[in-house]
Amino acid sequence: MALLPILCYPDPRLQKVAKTVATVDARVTTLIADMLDTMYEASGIGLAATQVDVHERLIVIDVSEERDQPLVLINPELIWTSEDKHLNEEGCLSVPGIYDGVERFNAVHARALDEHGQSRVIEADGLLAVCIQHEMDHLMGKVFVEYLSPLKRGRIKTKMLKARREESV
Ligand code: K1U
Ligand code: ZN
Repeated sequence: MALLPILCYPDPRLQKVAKTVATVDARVTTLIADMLDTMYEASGIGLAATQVDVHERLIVIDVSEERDQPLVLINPELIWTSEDKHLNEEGCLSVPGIYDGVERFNAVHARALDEHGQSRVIEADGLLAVCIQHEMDHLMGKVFVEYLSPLKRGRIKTKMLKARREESV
């Protein structure tokens, strides 16, 4: 088991655009295991490789109550989105303690490779759909606070930088 450090907003590395995973090999298998350990330890429902400073298109998710249904999406693509959107309360392990509303598609279909390198289509609604969209944004270098007003985002940035300064003394 390895826990990976999670980058905190406004770290500029969270803005990097992730590259395609070329092969699902032993290195990727180890990264998946470490990301799942890190997500469960942090009590998150998802984690994108970007958040652990790996700029490759890989996300892990578990929205189950029992925390026993891990989902691995490698090179995910949205192949269908619902017409309707909904405002959902979101949080982010890279922006600890901040929760706010973001509009997302109610339902999405995503094509991705699983942990064995097999192509799969995931049909998602509810929290899973929200989480897939949130994590795919991370792979594009976008953090959910970028949907908020400049005023709110500025306040969050100041709060995060202050918390970081206080941690280092
Ligand atoms: O990407 C991340 O930082 C993980 C993030 C995923 C997420 C949560 C909520 C909506 C969309 C995406 C989290 O897991 S934040 C912590 C959390 O467990 C949580 C927060 C709000 C609602 C449900 C769960
Ligand atoms: Zn996040």
